[in-house]
Amino acid sequence: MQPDTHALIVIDVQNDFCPGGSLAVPEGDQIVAGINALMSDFSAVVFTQDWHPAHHLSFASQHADKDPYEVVDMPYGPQVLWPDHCVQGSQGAAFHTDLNITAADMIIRKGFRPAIDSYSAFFENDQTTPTGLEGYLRTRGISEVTLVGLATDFCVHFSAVDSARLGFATTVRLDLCRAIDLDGSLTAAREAMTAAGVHLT
Ligand code: VGL
Ligand code: ZN
Repeated sequence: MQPDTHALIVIDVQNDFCPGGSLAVPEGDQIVAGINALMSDFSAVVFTQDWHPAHHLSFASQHADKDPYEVVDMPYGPQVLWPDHCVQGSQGAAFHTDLNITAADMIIRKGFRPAIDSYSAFFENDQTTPTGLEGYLRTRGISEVTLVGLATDFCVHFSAVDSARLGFATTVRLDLCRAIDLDGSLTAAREAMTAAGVHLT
């Protein structure tokens, strides 16, 4: 059993990121059993849930003449455009049915502001709007965080870098993550996480 000061954060294990979903991550469903098993080692378990309004500006469908995976400039910087995914209340936004959601103490929803995407569990993509997760962890006395989930190179990556930057001792269990891998994004993510002091196992 891990100490009470160590939290497990399960990032975006949702139907749209699993095979058959609208933004399917290859093998995204293959981490579910391992995550369920790992949760019983932790007394603090937090889930995140990507939770977009139907007209979210990270969707290519909201931009004239743009296709999914093109990059546009948003006021906060470059933004990859995605297929519509994780629309609030949809089946695609629901957690994978085999995920043991009973074990979650806290579910952080992110990406609900129409004009800002939110990869990180801590801050939206403007890197200043907080999700509230930092306050939750600190008020529970958490000092150490392990991250698992989807996708390694986007939401896990940005969550891990922010976690380390905020001073949490941070580990990513790469065996319990899967990547989208767009134009070298997985390699870049590993490098950025290592540079931020994240422990990759
Ligand atoms: C994610 C792209 C768009 C993720 C979320 O969970 O990694 N990626 N929204
Ligand atoms: Zn999203």
